[in-house]
Amino acid sequence: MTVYIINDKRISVGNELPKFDLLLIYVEQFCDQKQHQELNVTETSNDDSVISQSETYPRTENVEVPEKRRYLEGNNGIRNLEIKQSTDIQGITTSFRRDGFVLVSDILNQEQVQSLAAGCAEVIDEILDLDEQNKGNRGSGRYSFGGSSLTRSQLHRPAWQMLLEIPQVWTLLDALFESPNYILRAASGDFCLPGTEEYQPLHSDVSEWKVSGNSPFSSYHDPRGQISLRDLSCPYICVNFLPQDVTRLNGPTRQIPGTQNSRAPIPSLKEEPEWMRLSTVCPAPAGSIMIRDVRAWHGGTPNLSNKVRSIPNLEFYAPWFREPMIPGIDYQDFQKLSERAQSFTRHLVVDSSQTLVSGSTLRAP
Ligand SMILES: O=C(O)CCC(=O)C(=O)O
Repeated sequence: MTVYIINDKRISVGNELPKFDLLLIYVEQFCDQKQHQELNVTETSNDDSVISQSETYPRTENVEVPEKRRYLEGNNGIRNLEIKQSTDIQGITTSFRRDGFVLVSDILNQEQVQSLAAGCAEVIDEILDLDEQNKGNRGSGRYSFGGSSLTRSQLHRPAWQMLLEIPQVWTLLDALFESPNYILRAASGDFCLPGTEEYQPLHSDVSEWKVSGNSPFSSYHDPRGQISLRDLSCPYICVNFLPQDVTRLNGPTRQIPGTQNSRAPIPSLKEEPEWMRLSTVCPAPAGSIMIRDVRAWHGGTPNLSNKVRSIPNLEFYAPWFREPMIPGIDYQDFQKLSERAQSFTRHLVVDSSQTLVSGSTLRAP
């Protein structure tokens, strides 16, 4: 008889078992249906070594999930979604200005896709270790990479620093801002766990000045009450890089075309029409980027696949737009960047006399 202890529970079995079988026995014996879905089962490979948590998947699911999956498989995704070539600068600019987002293929090569995926998996494991019940910090099963970092950013990580050095991205931003003088505000993004069945409400990532004054952000204000951020040209662009394919099932971001200048109230989950729920940016191959005017209405969708979906990003302010910025890269790492990357990252570097305090947290300060 071999006795194992998992989460303080004793499991007795006839002979030694691989970890994965043990976890299944634990789940069968000690978890009810709900906990069962939330348990982050760690799979073992043939040699019994533990693989990354970010590769894990739920072992059971609600009975409706297969039907939801069929529905999304048949209906999810913006019809005739265009994937632009990075050389089509005119086409990219036109789509971006019209829709508030644009998908561009072949930005990362195979090696870059792999190192980005590995860099994301490393952070995801750290974050999930802090959140055993997968409650998330952007809705259940959803996490912000920046919102899970003490620096509000992942700029201290090599995987995100690599994203600073892609000339095709510079060229596209030069065209979209019509100037090379934009600046980096953060290196962040989001990830969504498999088994996340809920939609995230539609929202914008930037908003007008708030009377409460609790936040240093959202400071744009016209005292005459005439001009809103939505009347201006794009103040803030987010570039999401895809380290995996984004499919109809793995939580593609939904984007509502043409809403970047809309002053209409953003619909709640209850108010949102079905066509908006299906207005997702997929299918999109790994190595692509999704360039977004963050004012455009967008939100997360269910991840009914068996893998984590990540969309790490870089976020840029237009040359004429400023909000407070939080340092995210040590002086030593900053010095290793190219001249161009240093130029747009210059507001985020820590003074050479100081050391950046970085690490994972579920609630960024
Ligand atoms: O995960 C996504 O696709 C979008 C997430 C998002 O927009 C957010 O958390 O603010």
